[in-house]
Amino acid sequence: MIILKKVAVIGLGYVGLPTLVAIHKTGKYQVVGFDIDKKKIKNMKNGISPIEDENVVKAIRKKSLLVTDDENDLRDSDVFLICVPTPVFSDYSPDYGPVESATKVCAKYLKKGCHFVLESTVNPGTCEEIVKPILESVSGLTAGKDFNVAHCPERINPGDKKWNIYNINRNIGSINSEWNGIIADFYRSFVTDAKINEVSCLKVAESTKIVENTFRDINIAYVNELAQSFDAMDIDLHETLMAASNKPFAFMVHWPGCGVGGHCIAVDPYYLIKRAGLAGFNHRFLKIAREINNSMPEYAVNKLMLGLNEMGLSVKGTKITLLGLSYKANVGDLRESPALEIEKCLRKLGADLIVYDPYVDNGIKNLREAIKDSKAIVLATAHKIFVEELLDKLKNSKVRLIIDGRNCLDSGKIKKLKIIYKGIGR
Ligand code: SAJ
Repeated sequence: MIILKKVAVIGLGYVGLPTLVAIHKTGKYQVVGFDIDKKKIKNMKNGISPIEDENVVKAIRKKSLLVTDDENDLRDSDVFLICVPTPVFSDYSPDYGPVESATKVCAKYLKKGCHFVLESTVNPGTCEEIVKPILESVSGLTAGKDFNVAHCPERINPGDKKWNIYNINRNIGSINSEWNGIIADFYRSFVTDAKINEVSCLKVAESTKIVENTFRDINIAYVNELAQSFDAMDIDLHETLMAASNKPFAFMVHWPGCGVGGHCIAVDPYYLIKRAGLAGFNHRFLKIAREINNSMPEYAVNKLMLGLNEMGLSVKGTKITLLGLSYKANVGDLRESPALEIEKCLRKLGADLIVYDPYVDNGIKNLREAIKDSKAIVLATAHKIFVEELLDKLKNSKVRLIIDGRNCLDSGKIKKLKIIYKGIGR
């Protein structure tokens, strides 16, 4: 067995960069970060970080990290950590492209005794059915005999102030157990305040993350369906969930909204649906949950149409402000964002539309300008600035209807301004 000296992190995004910094910080390894995005590498070499993580911003500013787009810099690595995206195509089928191309690049530099570790979220079977054949055919080496293939699913939560790469437990599985002990100890050298749990095989490791994220998707779908029935029954689901969540055991609250976005929850279930389908199992429940969550942007637009109806107005020609484009509060990430669906719907219906997201530069300077002259607002992202400042801006506005797609506003205070308030299940 070789001593692990050189570590290559492939894919320098919200997972790869904090990982690169954490490994570099140990001072125990020669570390190189590789990305195919030449502009991103150029910016980082000039001290500009592509993500907001403060440890990463500091390290990039100090230029203490070796980052490169030259694959030759991967030569002689003992560990390859693959942290590339696992998106879906427009038909929701898994897009293994980034994983396959990263694997093909690293395969050229595999050597006896090294470890190839996939961190990207994938369905069970990906390592053995997609990654391993590429590694063996390109390198001519045998996985499990000459080198290790491992899976250690990432659990980075962008913007989370409490949980980070150092204190989040990890699960790791390898092509066989003797290799797994070595790579698990490598993780223990930089994941300093958490457990590294060695599982029995690659498929169990791959399954843990996909189960974690499908768990979240179905629970959100559950409350999104409840929101529709509670709207029909005119019962405040938000208050009901607040009350239910004071149960100290066996209840984990989730919140209804105008949709589920992001590169994890909105995407991961399709990987499991696809792979289980190949094994002859039809994940009806996961599919229905996806359908419910994907229907929520339209549900929010329908509430807007009902509200405008009460005012004798139609969407067409009415000045409407869409607040928020990002899929998640207080970040500027549009991937799979439900707000984009809402925007598309409103434009199709002929709204005189203003779109404002403080994290997305689209020419609208501030919240006051964004709602100026608008009759209605659809809030799609619970950015702090909206929650804290919108009410005040409403007082002297022409706004007469608000669709609160994240149930994040004070409905009582808004109604006092004689503004029609409609939430999601509220
Ligand atoms: N959402 C709801 N209702 C909820 C929770 C979320 O509608 O109760 C929506 C959000 O608005 C967003 C989408 O779902 O559009 C995803 O939200 P998220 O909070 O799950 O954010 P992500 O996509 O960043 O998920 C990440 C995941 N972390 C990893 O994959 C390592 C996920 O496993 C975490 O559970 C999640 O963060 C988290 O807990 O914040």
